[in-house]
Amino acid sequence: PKTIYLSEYRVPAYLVDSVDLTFELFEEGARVHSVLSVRRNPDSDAGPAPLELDGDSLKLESLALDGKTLDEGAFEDLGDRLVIPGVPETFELTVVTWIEPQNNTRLEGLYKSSGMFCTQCEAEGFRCITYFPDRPDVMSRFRTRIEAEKSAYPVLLSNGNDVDRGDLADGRHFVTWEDPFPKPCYLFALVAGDLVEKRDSFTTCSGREIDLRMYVEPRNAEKCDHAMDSLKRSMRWDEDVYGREYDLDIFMIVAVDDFNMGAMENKGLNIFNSSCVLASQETATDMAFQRIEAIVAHEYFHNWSGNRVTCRDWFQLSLKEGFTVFRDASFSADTGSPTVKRIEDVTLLRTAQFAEDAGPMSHPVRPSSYMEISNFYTLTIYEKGAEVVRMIHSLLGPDMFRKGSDLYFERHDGQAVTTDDFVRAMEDASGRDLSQFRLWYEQAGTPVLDVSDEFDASAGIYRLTIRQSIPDTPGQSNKQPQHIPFAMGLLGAQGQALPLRLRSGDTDAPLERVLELTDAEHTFEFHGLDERPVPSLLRHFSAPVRVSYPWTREQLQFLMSHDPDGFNRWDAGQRLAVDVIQGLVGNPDEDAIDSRLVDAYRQLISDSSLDQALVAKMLQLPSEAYLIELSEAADAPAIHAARERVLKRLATALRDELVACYNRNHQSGPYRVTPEQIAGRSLRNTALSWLLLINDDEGRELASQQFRAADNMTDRMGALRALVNSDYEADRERVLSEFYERFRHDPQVVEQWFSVQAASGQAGRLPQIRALLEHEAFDWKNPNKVRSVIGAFAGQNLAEFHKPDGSGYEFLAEQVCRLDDSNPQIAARLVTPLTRWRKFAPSYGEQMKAGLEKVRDKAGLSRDVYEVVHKSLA
Ligand code: B3K
Ligand code: ZN
Repeated sequence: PKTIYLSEYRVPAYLVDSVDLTFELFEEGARVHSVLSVRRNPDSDAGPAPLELDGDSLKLESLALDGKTLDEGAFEDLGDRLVIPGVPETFELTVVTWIEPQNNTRLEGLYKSSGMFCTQCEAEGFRCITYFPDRPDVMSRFRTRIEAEKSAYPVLLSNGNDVDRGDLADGRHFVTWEDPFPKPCYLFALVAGDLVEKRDSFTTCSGREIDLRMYVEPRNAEKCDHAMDSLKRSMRWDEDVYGREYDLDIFMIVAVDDFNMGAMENKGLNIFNSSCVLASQETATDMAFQRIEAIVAHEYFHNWSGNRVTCRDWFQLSLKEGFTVFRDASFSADTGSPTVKRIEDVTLLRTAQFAEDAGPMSHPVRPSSYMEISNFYTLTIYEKGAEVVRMIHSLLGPDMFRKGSDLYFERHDGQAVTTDDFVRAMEDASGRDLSQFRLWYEQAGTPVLDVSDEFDASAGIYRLTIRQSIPDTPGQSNKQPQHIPFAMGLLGAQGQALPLRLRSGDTDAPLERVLELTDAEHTFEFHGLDERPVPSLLRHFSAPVRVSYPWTREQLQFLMSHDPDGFNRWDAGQRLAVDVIQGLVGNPDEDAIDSRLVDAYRQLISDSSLDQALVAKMLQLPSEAYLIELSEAADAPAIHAARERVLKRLATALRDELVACYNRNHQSGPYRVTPEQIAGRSLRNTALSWLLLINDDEGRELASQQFRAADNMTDRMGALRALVNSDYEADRERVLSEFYERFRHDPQVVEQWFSVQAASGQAGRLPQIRALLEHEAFDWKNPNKVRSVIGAFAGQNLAEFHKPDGSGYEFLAEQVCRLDDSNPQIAARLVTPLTRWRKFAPSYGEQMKAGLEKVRDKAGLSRDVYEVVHKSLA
């Protein structure tokens, strides 16, 4: 496979002003007629170059230029490209292709999912439908006519407004859609199926009435309310916070079961993975409710950040993804608990994005090369990209940031632009110079801040020295210092926030500052202090960096209860727990744990005056994945064992408090997805899982009772998970089969049933995993099922996956090879855990590497998996 470079970007030689599509859908395939109005791009210096169109897995039926059929000699078919020489300056090109959606297992382009037709075009799926310049800087007006059998496909959808419909011969019918907004072909969508429609409406800030519609399979009709409500709140929020009004008269959401990722922001017709949009109290957990709200918002927000203003090329992907993740995170923060939302985002970033950035696939937020763009829908593009926008927000402040985003949307509406255009709009609106800041887009790797301090008691001066360095990453070394906003505060011995005087006699000094780091080393002096303060560093995680500072356990315990920044209170607890767990790794005879941790947790569990949402988060010990990320030469089973030992010690010491906490958080009244209720359920379920870890009979009784009586999935799943992970084998078998019998007809719940087993050290041993792959409900063609068994096993069941005999790695390599033939995108995602082989102790690493080599040697490897495997072995 060849590598594509950003430096080789050229403007398109031809533009397509409009596209007229007709789809004839049949059971044995689909015929696509496409009429393109093409003109030479005045901005291109390519001159009268041949026209080049992308294509993939297409059967060309005919090709005509200005109505005249082109025969074989008049063009060249290069397999992935069609080259037509000698075309005039403007012309009409008619292309007819035949495709087979029913055999499309890659789920790119047009395919079938549970009997319905649907599409996924981003990034390069449109070329699997017809020959076209498949690049985001070619923007066209689309008109789409869909023809299909009426009884099987009563609903026919595409982007924009429906302008015509009618019946045809042989029980067929058609609908024509017209999208007035020029768009790149990656935003094209089509759906045909037997779906029920749920309607609602939204009145925009200028008084326009928008028709909101959800289309789902009839059995899911009762699972739409939450998404619809989230949509309306997102629409209002984008008006209030960004001044962005919706632009079409209709907004549609469709749920499909077979989908490679979460959802897709096609213009006016968002398509969702069923698991990211359908919810009811009985079938979805609190986490799923929150995820759905965030994804609905994310896709909706793309209408401006992505669709109205799109990407010039795929190297600019974070332009729309980073910004849109930032927007959906702000929305979720405004809707629920901002501190908890921040904790969740940072947990993901530090656990998974930092790992990615330290691994073989590390790349900048704006990459400079790729082989397969699907591999670059990464945590770096999305999550680190969002952090970068967040830093601009904190450097500029909310008002200037809003001025910047207004300018960006106004200046670039209808254009395909770059991350640099985004930064320039922010600069122009605010007058700030972000030239050094741009390095965040160009340099890969997580910056490390080494912080040291000293207190000069006689002068009353506290000195904080911060050194930054950025590790080498593939293809990049000797990096320049970046511009880092570093929020901090200082605490006195009583826990009081101290004024931050950068000069002596500074009156009115603030209690929190955002220091701006631009050099490799800075020293800041804080004046007028009577005693050595405790520093609170990188508050609310103001930059995506690692901070190293020699905290004592006393200081951490102190910050846990006194830091005015809730995020840093949580972070101090995590650092304390990490320190305690790390002290036990590889130390199996060490039995006691630090009483400071026990005391801190006792206070958290017992003091109901604390913010319960924060407490619920603080009680979660750092995950095994995070502990692995923090270590060198990791030994996953040893880390798992140490963490378990700490959990069991805590549970034993706090047994009575846990029972009291469980009982105190009993909820009466109707189920609601509010921060308070979510916190209550989370606390209860944490208490339950800890009690079962120590084989507590009362806990077992409570779990069984909760499993039976629960009126919502969070509680039923909480009890199920606790029992599945316990030593009560008979209970485990019983609840698993009861659960399956109850929900076997609901694929979204069966996925959860699969993953609770696959992620469990008790129920997810390798033979059991293999049995799940043979289960009647397992389906190799459904990405959610694959993820819920194989992904959960390799990503969450770490002690099993990293079995010293290497059987877990061998298993994963085998499944990746199998999936590579049917769905390369999913295969390339699934192989990720093996790519981290250098992170692990050699006895593990070597075997992981052997797994990768096995995949590398598979015949006919896809470009997707090829890129990941070769870069990981390099
Ligand atoms: N833009 C899509 C992701 C498409 C992934 C293509 N491999 C969903 C989103 O980020 O909103
Ligand atoms: Zn997105």
